[in-house]
Amino acid sequence: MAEIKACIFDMDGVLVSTEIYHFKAWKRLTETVLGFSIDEKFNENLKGVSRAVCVDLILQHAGLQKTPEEKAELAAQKNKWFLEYVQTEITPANVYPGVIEFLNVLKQSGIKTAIGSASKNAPLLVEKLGIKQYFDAVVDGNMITKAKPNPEVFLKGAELIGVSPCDCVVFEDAKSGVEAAKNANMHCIGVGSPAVLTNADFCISSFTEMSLERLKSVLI
Ligand code: B16
Ligand code: MG
Repeated sequence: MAEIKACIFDMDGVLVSTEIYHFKAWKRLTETVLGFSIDEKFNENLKGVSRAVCVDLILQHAGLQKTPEEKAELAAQKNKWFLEYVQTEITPANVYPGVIEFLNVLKQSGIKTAIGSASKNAPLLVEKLGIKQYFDAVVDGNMITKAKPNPEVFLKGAELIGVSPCDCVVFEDAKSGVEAAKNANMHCIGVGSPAVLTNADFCISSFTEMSLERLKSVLI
């Protein structure tokens, strides 16, 4: 019988409010370099997806074609701006409300924890936020080759902490991430709107709503 032995957390948009800076950097790139704009609805498609795939989705959206070298330049420019926002605006205060308290509850209950993020900047952010000690493993975009909705990032997390996928609960804010969790045969609690994260087992709007009882209700 399945039980909950581990929680795997996406990072951007789940643990910390960095998703807005990814959006600001992509929007700045499309407006200043590519000559069009993207809105928040389109941005839902970019959440949880690797940087290179985001470039492809944006170009496809605008009907533009670029060489591999040009795509790499676009990705590098977006990352430069993202890192500028992170350096000037992100502090431990950007960890979402209730996150640290819930991580402490998990630790006291003997439930293992991991981060499963598509971001190559995850190690830098984890360091800047001072949250490394709360996790048994961190899987980031440098350690995987297949973007969400491929389950690789979460399966690697489960493997590193030695827990079967069916005993893991993933917390995700992105449609692609919810699909990745389901493709990994894991439970998934959406962080955000149930209208967007339609395949999540259930959704919360904040970790202040979470408790051990609420976590266990994912098995029902
Ligand atoms: P980077 P997550 C994802 O992080 C973000 O949701 C997504 O917006 C971003 O494009 C992706 O990381 C790649 O990030 O450019 O920093 O490598 O939500 O999986 O923690
Ligand atoms: Mg995310």
